[in-house]
Amino acid sequence: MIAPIAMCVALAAVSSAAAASAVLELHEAEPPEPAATVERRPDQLPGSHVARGSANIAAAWLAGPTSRYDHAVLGDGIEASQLAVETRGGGMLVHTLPATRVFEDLAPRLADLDGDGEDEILVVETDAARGASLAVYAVAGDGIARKAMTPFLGQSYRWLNPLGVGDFDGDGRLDIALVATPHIGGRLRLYRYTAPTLTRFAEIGGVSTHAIGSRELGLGRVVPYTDRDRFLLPDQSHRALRLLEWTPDGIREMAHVALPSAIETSLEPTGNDRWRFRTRAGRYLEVRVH
Ligand SMILES: [Ca+2]
Ligand SMILES: [Ca+2]
Repeated sequence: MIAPIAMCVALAAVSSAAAASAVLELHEAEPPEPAATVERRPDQLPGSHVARGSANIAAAWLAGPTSRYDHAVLGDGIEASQLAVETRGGGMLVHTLPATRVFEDLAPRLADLDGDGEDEILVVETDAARGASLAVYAVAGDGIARKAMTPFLGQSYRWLNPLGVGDFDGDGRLDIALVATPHIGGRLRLYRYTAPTLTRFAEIGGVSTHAIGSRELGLGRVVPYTDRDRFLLPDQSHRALRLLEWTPDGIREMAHVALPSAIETSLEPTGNDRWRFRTRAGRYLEVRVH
């Protein structure tokens, strides 16, 4: 589906002087096929997605739409008051937040963070007075229980965008990456999960994975890599993509590529080392990591 063209040479670019071991290349890409019918659940948050799991959780989604927190950073002033789970055995579980909280998110994310064979659920939980945090929930008995959460960002209308999970420090255990305040000086933050705590172990600025009002939350992705998984995400202007890696001396940039116009859509995987996206100029591009 990808059209290699002469322009790819002009677009191709490259990388940091400090690290010659990685390169980001841009290629022209075909538009994606029209999306299949989207699965919907009763009382599901408008504009949100159902997450499907392969372990103890069959599906998880955000429910109980409410207008009680009017940040509207995700396209409307409607957020979720409930997290719903369908278990592998067909059971239905619902966790309802107190009136001062919402799930300021568009889908839960499922990952077995602690390797016990059962998925944890990652979701953005926002306090009306203290802003967003990243919370980890899990099925516990007949319900859904919160296992850990980051500190709230500190004030209303401060949001964070989860980036993904991977082994970023190479110790064999999954870690969590998110971008705090992506609209006002975004910061990539890395956490280790040991219930009941999430411990931040690295941070770097100059990144952003979201535009205010957009439902596209996947502008940044985890890039699987041999020793330590890496990060591919836009800079603060959205006019360049950066490939970052954690090191014992801090997070460093492995490669960098300028974009002809700002990235507008989520990075959609088209292979193990490549992702497609659309720019604000309406052009489809594929970025490849080498
Ligand atoms: Ca687990
Ligand atoms: Ca790790």
